[in-house]
Amino acid sequence: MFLKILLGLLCGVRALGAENGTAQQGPPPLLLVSFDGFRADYLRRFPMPNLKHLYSQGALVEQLTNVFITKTFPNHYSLVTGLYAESHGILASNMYDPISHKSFHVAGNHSDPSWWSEARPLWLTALDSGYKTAIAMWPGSEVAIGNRTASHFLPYDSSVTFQQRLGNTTKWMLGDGKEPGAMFAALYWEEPDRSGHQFGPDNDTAMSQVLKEVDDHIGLLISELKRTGLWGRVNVLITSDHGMAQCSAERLIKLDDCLHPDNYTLVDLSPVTAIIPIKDPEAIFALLNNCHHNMTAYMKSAIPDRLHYRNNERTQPIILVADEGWTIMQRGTKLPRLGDHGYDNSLPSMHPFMAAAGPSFRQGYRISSLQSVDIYPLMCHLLSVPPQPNNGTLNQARCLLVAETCWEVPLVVGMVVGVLLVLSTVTVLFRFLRYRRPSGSRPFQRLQVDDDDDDDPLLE
Ligand SMILES: *[C@@H]1O[C@H](CO)[C@@H](O)[C@H](O)[C@H]1NC(C)=O
Ligand SMILES: *[C@@H]1O[C@H](CO)[C@@H](O)[C@H](O)[C@H]1NC(C)=O
Ligand SMILES: *[C@@H]1O[C@H](CO)[C@@H](O)[C@H](O)[C@H]1NC(C)=O
Ligand SMILES: *[C@@H]1O[C@H](CO)[C@@H](O)[C@H](O)[C@H]1NC(C)=O
Ligand SMILES: *[C@@H]1O[C@H](CO)[C@@H](O)[C@H](O)[C@H]1NC(C)=O
Ligand SMILES: *[C@@H]1O[C@H](CO)[C@@H](O)[C@H](O)[C@H]1NC(C)=O
Ligand SMILES: CC(=O)N[C@H]1CO[C@H](CO)[C@@H](O)[C@@H]1O
Ligand SMILES: [Zn+2]
Repeated sequence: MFLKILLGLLCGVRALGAENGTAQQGPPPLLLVSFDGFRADYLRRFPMPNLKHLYSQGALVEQLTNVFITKTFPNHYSLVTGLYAESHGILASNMYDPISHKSFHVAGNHSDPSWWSEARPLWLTALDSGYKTAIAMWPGSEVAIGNRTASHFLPYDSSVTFQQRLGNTTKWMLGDGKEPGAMFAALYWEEPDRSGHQFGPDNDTAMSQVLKEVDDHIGLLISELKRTGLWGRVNVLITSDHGMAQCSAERLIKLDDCLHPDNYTLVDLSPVTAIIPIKDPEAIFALLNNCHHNMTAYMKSAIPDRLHYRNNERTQPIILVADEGWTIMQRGTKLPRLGDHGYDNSLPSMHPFMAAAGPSFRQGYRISSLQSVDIYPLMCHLLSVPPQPNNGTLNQARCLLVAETCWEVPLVVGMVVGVLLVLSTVTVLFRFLRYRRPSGSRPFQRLQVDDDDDDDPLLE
């Protein structure tokens, strides 16, 4: 707590020498790129020279703590809203809304705005600051949230190549002479998620190949930004929504072994199952609660606070959470994939990373972790856009920025300990000398020194 306050205070001191010119010209444009399912440890396991080149000129957050459930849509919406899933309303890949009686499926048509309207993504908020925005296939890009979309967007289409998505994005960022360029742009790419599901994250052969492709895409991004003159003028954030756990056909939890499917409506299946009991929720919960060693059942009201998943109408009466690497199955569902995500967001395997480069970022700077909800206030700060109410904070992310004076925690702790050591040495020496001084010593001197001790706040 003390450290948090100290850090906040130290980080809060803005450097005086902020760059000249930024005030007149406005802040640098911002490009946010997500490579789906990029687990934090891929950075250590595979070479990725282009990505390393990018963050060697900027900053790296080695691990992002993402939001529960660790699925693609909930986490992509958290990145652009700074909200936990319970507060932005995109709670899972498959949802049911008990008020409107509508269903949501990532694999189907998910562009009904009512699902998305509990929050405002940054690409809309930035419009209110007079900026153009551009979104290439980020989840929600084609949805008319509050009857608006970004100034430019590409609706989701998996057949559009990375190069085409990137080409459109840089075109929109440059503007066309009449229209100003987009100040905020976001770009989505499906890998390494797709291969992680198919081959499993532990398959070094398969994963090294796909991560080489991802790194080639990052190389393409850098050279495209250089070609268009945007490199060095825009801030670039490269991040992801979640990691990936290794699964197997041996780690299966068969719901039908515990409860006949006639007893409930299934809304979502694995690794987090959402269930609406037909009747007698307590009896159904009791059966599911004792169903399998590697599955935890929660009545909605008992979902732990730390998951930030309870306070939404779309959270179903019972949820089941599989342990890392386990797959929940129902009769007739396919065999599990070799990799999956969605598990508890405290698991390191579920965590992605963030790399940043551009005029606002310090060079060669690294922090070990950040909350993914903190990226939204960081982006608002970079764009000078007033943030919507959110669950993030700028306190830690501030340290990544060049225009901020920021003291690192170990340094601050070291300094505080050092100062205390010096002061206590001086105090001890002083007492020692005074004790040794023969003249002027009064009776009861020791008692008096003890009194002094109690009054010395430095020694408390
Ligand atoms: C900022 O830069 C411009 C030229 O780019 C210069 O004319 C101006 O005096 C500078 N202002 C300050 C406060 O340094
Ligand atoms: C998807 O749903 C939206 C809103 O419900 C609708 O406007 C749109 O036409 C639908 N698209 C397709 C391809 O069905
Ligand atoms: C949404 O915008 C369209 C035109 O952009 C307008 O015709 C329509 O009335 C708006 N709907 C609402 C609910 O504001
Ligand atoms: C933009 O994307 C479309 C596909 O949606 C593609 O046909 C076009 O070539 C892309 N434009 C650029 C400049 O890459
Ligand atoms: C790993 O993936 C490769 C394809 O890249 C596949 O041929 C191989 O069988 C996989 N290995 C394992 C242990 O699954
Ligand atoms: C997250 O932010 C929203 C919007 O400010 C707020 O309603 C909600 O209570 C916050 N959640 C937590 C856990 O603080
Ligand atoms: C606990 C419970 O309600 N079990 C029921 C589940 O469904 C089967 C088949 O419809 C019933 O026989 C059970 O009583
Ligand atoms: Zn996935």
